[in-house]
Amino acid sequence: MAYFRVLSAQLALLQSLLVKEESWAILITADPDALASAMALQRIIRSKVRSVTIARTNEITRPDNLAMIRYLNIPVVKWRASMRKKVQRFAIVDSQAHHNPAFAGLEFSVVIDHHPKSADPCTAPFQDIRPDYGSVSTMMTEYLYSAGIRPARLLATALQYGIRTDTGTFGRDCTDVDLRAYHYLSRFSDAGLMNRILRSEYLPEWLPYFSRAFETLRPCGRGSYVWLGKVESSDLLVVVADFFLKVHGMRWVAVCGVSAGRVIVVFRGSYGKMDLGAVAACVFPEFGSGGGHKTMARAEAALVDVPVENRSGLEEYVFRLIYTAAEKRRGRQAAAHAGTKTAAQEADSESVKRRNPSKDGAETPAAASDAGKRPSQPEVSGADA
Ligand SMILES: [Mn+2]
Repeated sequence: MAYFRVLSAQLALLQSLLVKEESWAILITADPDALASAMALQRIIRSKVRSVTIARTNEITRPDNLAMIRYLNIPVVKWRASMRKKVQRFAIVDSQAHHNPAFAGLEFSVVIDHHPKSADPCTAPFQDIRPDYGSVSTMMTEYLYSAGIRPARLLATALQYGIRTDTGTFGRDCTDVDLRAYHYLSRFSDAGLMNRILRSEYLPEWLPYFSRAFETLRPCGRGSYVWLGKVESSDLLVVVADFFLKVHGMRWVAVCGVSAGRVIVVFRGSYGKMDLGAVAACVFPEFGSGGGHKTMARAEAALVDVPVENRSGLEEYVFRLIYTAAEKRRGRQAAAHAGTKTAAQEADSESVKRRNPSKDGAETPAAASDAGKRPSQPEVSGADA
């Protein structure tokens, strides 16, 4: 039995697009999966075309992503519209044209992705979109294998890191083939380099935020609340929230702060039944927005929309809102579990629907599990988006 799918037809089609005189650009929203996949596609096509540039449309700030680029020598450059003149062919990996306004107006020859397929017709002559795969790095490992290319040490390590990141180290969206690809790559990869990347999760200048987090950490119903105050970027809230997920016994945490004139709440949960996406959807009453998955969610509001009397005591005000939203949700979940939906809860779910028409589907278990699937946009966690 073959180790991976046989992709000779796809490779022949890809081959038919490669012309010695043409220059290619592989456009990505840089995260570990996209970077590794672009590296693999570059490896497959580079000897058959004039040049292949890997270009990112986003800024990269996460230290683990920067470490990946540095240690694995990934030749990624920032995309500029002026580069268009020098490129004849475009490819996207780990994303689709409609995901990013920077991709608009470009004609793509190759699209390889694992996010849900867009309703807009994609005109790329080569497209391989498989939402059932945990990562595009897995798909690219199959392509390399089918093309008879043995991945070099840095490429193999990059692909493994891409698979790890997108599957939450095999905890979510992970299939047999993702595991098989990871296992296959371990013959070629460098465990030492992988460890160095994994150990680059935090920057030294972030440490003061952690000390602030330990000072303000307090129980909030069955979860925990952290107030970081003013932060440079909401990414820091995500970093601190992800850290608390590793604390034994912590069901969920809401890490809050103010950035760019907005008050932002990042929810993370590791176990327990609480649907954090549903909690996030009703944190800010009458203003702001919120939503997400069962274990990862976010709510935010513009500071100017916060009632004036609450702006000075923001830490306490936001705590109250979260506490109320979470306790309400817990009551409803417990009642639903007991099969005793009361008139009060009906009224409550109606009010949620009114405030948040686009999220009302998340109130049903079917839609909630649907929301737990991969989002149509590359995910924030592990990514730099
Ligand atoms: Mn991906």
